[in-house]
Amino acid sequence: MSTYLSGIQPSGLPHLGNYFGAIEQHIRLPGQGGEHFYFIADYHALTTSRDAAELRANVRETAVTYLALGLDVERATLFRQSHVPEVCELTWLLASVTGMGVLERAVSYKEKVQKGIAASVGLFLYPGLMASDILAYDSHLVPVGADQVQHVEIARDMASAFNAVYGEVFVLPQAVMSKHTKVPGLDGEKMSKSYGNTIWVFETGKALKKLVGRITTDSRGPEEPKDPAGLLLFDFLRLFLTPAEFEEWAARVRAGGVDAPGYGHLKQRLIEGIEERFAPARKRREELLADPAEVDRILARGAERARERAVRTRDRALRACGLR
Ligand code: AQP
Repeated sequence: MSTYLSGIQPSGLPHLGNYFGAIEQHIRLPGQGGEHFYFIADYHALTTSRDAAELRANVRETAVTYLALGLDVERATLFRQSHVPEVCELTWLLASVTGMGVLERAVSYKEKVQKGIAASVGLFLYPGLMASDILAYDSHLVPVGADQVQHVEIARDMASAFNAVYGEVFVLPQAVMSKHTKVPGLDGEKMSKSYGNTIWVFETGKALKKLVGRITTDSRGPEEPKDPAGLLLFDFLRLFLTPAEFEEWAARVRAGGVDAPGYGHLKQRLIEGIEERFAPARKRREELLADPAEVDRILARGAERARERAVRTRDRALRACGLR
């Protein structure tokens, strides 16, 4: 039986990139069998978050998002990373046998520093903590977006380094990517909480209209024939329309002329698509927010199950390296 594990940072509100790149798989996969662990990476979020109240609110919002979107907590364990402190211990054990070069190659660290995020030790060690999360549950498969694939490879490297010294302690994991590996943001760059180019999954009304209005277009008029493949708006529409409807809009844009839709029309269809897709979950989110005790109960139960596994792995690793 395969074990799946993945996480999401509560460094902001879950966005369409998180949903299509990761959360959608996390919710669908438990229905297909296997063992599943999904966690809210609140330790990781400390590398960028500096506001305790905001972090607390984002943790709740992330938990509620998973539940509102339909995660089956009988088949999948949902928990907070910081409720399993053994992962910090494992990070030290793994870091002690990992060469500096393994982490120095991490692209996401370089990108974040380039974007102005403080180059803290925690940010540098981010993939090391992520490796511990993955290895703590003997995970075989890690469903993530493209940006996290290198981190799963680093987890394999760290596990291999430990196993080479102390014997077969850790299972070597593999990344599983969704078909939407890199959802673009409003500016065409990767949609990312720290880049300010996101659409929150539950955004609606005027705020949604304003955000969609910011999606980069050009000054060409509707009548001018265009290749939809070169239009950012079509990357978004693909996520929400059926293939048949998508092709219909694309054909009209390709043909141009008096019947061709303008960017305004396309944006209006996208707004409708987003609102329709998440309407049932938006309602469920409201109900869950009104019942915080129920959400806490689910997280506490998840932490108990997760911790039991992590303690076993931690003990195995401590024994192997002579600390037990
Ligand atoms: N734009 C994206 N397209 C596809 N997948 C994405 N993911 C994130 N952005 C996209 C996937 O979502 C999961 C959770 O990501 P995360 O929040 O833990 O970290 P991240 O990848 O660093 O996401 P952000 O929004 O860019 O967060 P910040 O700005 O705080 O670092 C992962 O599986 C990720 O691949």
